[in-house]
Amino acid sequence: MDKNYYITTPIYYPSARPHMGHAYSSIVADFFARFKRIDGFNVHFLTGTDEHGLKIQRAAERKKIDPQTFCDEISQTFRDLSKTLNLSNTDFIRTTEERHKKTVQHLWNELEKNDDIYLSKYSGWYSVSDEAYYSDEEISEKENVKIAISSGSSVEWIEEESYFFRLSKWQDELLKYYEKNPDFISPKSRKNEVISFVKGGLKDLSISRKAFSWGIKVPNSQDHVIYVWLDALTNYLSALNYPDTNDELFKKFWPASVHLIGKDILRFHSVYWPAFLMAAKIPLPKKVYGHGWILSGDEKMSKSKGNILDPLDIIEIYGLDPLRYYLIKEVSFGNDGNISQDRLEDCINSDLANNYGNLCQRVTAFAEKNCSSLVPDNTKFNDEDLVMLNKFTDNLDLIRTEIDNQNINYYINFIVSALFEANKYFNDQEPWKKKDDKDRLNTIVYTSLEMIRKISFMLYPIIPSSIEKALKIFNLNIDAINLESIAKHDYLISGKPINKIDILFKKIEKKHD
Ligand code: ME8
Repeated sequence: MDKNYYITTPIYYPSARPHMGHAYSSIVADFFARFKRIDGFNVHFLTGTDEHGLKIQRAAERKKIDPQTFCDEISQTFRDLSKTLNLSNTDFIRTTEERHKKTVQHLWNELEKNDDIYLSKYSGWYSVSDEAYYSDEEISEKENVKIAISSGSSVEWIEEESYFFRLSKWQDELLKYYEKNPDFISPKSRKNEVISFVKGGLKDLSISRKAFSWGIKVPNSQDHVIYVWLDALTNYLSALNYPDTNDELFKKFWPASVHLIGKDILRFHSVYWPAFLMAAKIPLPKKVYGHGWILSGDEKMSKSKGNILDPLDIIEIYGLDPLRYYLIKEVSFGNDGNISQDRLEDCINSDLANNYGNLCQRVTAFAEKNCSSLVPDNTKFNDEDLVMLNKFTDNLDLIRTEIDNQNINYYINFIVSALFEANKYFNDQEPWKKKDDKDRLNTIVYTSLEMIRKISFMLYPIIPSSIEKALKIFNLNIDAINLESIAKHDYLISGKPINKIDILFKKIEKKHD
């Protein structure tokens, strides 16, 4: 079985500081990366910044600094955010790095060698904000300004000599590929829009610009730079040292398991990227998953709309793990979602502080008094104990399958219901009334501790640093976490010490009620 897993986030434009949408993509990718690691996979997790193109050049001009200095500064804020979000990325790529330039120019040469590139003239609409070309049918007008219908961003007319990629040549191959690989474009709800776009007829794609210079030079050309999307998409390969196909990273991790992206850039990843790869005879990624947007009001958050929510503000008020938990739980994955302070506070109070934190406190306090702070013996599990414990054993394979289908909601609902049941079990079993039946008391405490352990292991990919603290109960560190062990009922060793821990999540006094 293929035990390697390669997950990528989009590489972000450092045209402005990171916002909640960027944090969302990264946190979700980190969740998958951590899940796969605890399931025994070698994980390569890539994120980074997309630094070329007119959008960046203009942003730098506005600040009156050269684009490289501008990118150095803002790229660093994305790198810092990765740390702040506790991402477990194994690489951070910048498209201004030499390793990336080499790969992009190599890919260009491959496309040219295979007769997929020709020189002609482009005239049409271009959105600098989206770094995308649009046809007449994709344009409308708002307050005398031409805009792209799909994104609402303004477009400008350009006419210049340009190299073209023979995208039209790949139309049928792409359609065949989508059919043969039904999960390639996910979620399913977004697949049809891509398929109808391709069926509508693909035009050759302009892949170089002449009007500005901030980009990777077209090989053997004085005055063309490579279109920023051909440049950017290639980051997924340059991070694996392509074209060195004998490189360990490339051998282990290509093709990528999943490119996780926002739905706004699905076309680039599910049409252009596979076509470039087919043309260069490189295997295609296994999946492209386009998640929904974090909205501010009803609108997508973006710099140009001025409605940005800063993840750092939320983290400062509530801490990181509550934000991670909220984004995973409250946004139905694949659909758009909102940040509501009120619901975030509910998550903290009810799920994290009450259902999880309080369970840990209650059970360990009880074990301190009644089991001398040691993991007790489990003399004999009865049916009620086994219903609890088997919930994990019976669903382990389903959990894996659902995660491979990016069904985060299944995963979190499973945890929430396990937490509910574990609390109910401890209440219903009333171990405080079993003081003259020591065997039964011990077994209830043992079962409850096992439940805490199993739930904690599963919560780890969502709230890793809180789980690191919680595992001190058992003197375990995070390296001990492995998914397979949630199927075991006797992981905890009787006689080992149990520690009381500080409060994991403080309840918030709600001001919004
Ligand atoms: O498009 N809600 O970079 P970008 C959820 N450089 N996710 C959001 C979001 C929102 N409101 N806003 C942004 C680019 N995102 C290119 C990508 S990849 C080879 C090149 C997330 O800085 C989402 O994942 O505009 C989206 O696809 C990505 O940030 C775009 O970031």
